[in-house]
Amino acid sequence: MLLLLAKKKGTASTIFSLSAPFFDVIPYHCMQIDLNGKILRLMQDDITRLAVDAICNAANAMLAGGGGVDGAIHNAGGPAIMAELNAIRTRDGGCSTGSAVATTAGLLPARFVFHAVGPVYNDGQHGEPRLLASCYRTCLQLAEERMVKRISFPSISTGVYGYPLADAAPIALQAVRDHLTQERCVVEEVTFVLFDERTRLAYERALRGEVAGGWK
Ligand code: AR6
Repeated sequence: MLLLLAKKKGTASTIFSLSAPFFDVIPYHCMQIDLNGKILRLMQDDITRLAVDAICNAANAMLAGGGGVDGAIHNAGGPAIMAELNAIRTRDGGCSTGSAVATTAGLLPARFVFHAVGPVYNDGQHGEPRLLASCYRTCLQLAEERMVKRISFPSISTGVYGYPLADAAPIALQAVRDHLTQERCVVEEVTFVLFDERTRLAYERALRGEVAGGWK
């Protein structure tokens, strides 16, 4: 497989795969940045297909399952995940907005699923940015505690919960960047797996903007 990798340390780069039309294991659109040896990557795909150590889910406060990425994760992961969430719900009553809980990953190609509860977007003046950043930070903390090196995220809150993509993408990227640039950090690779072109383009735009705006 021939990969053309246009990459400069510390800058966003795009990987083009010439074999993509024939081998769908290599994504067509993939952009990544090297942050002191840690990788922040954007790709367009279904998050249930990518093998990582931990997959993040965009869940609801009742941990009850639903549509969107939550539905896809439960469908692909099988009933073991909901059985664990049922036990957490019985014990804790659910999960508060901005936080996350961990389960094993059932049939998914991962060790863990972190179920984060993003904010429902109102007008951006009701703590939404803080709560959204907190989702990513909590998942990354759960990852550190479990020695997770590779973690994938969907675009939390930008589906049913209505968070505008142009506002959500920089918050997500900044939270991950802050984590990866800490001195001590187990996580080595964070991949945003973005389901559609519109979402991918919004994250790419945000990443380019952040880099141009002074990411080192
Ligand atoms: N892989 C990656 N991303 C996906 C996938 C997938 N398989 N499927 C959808 N997305 P949403 P929210 C994208 O609505 O806004 C659920 O019912 C989707 O295109 O899943 O946080 C929960 O139970 C969008 O870009 O999550 C909650 O009740 C992103 O994932 C509520 O929805 C998030 O969209 C949470 O809403």
